[in-house]
Amino acid sequence: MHTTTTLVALFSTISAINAHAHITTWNVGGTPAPGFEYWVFKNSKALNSSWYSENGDNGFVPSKMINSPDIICHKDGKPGAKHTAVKAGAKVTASWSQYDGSHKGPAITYIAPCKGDCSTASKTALQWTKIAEQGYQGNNVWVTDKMRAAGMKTEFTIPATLKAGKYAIRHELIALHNAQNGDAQFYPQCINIEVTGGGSAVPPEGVVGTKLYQSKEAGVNFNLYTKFTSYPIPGPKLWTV
Ligand SMILES: *[C@@H]1O[C@H](CO)[C@@H](O)[C@H](O)[C@H]1NC(C)=O
Ligand SMILES: [Cu+2]
Repeated sequence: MHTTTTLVALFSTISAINAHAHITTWNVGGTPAPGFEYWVFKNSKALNSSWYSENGDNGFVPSKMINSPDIICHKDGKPGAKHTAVKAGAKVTASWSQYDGSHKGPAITYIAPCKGDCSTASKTALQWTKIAEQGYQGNNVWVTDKMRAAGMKTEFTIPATLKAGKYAIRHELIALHNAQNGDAQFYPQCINIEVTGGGSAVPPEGVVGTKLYQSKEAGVNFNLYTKFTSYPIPGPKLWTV
């Protein structure tokens, strides 16, 4: 009896961990870039364009850390050392390790000009502008359901008229299955890009990562289990270039 209980507890811990997610690979306008996988790369001195983070449990940033630096680019995030080059207007695809069916919520993308090399950027100073957002699609379908149907891929587009330069990208899923208790789960993942081509569009002044969200805002403190017809995507306003 005791052993069974322990085993059940153990298995449910494992599946809870497995249900979480991280980005395994990016496809940045046709160029593949490895995601940062803590288990594989924690001792690596050679970071690529993906940001380092100490996401050793494959977990999430909890709502209670919503105004802490961990919300910026995951737990103890540090800038990637390189930049993946991409043409303005290109599509970026992120492949996630998995995302359990219980995990429903939005996919949101921000961009921050690094004003120089992103590898030396101060993460708390980066100002993020929202360039893409998808959430509830109606008929009981979320963007995260579409993601599962598409082989765990999410995507967004680099604005076609964006000014060339070096930018950090913050792409994020938010899981709402416990959000009614104030426990939304944030899965932010970051990568440095160098945009070529483009135009003269400069992102309007963004918001520092620690001020993107408030724990009481409607899209964070949301109840999936009541009747609703729409979902207010949290964070600052979308920049439509
Ligand atoms: C960086 O990229 C190289 C080449 O794809 C790869 O072998 C290496 O494991 C990557 N390192 C990290 C930290 O992602
Ligand atoms: Cu999870």
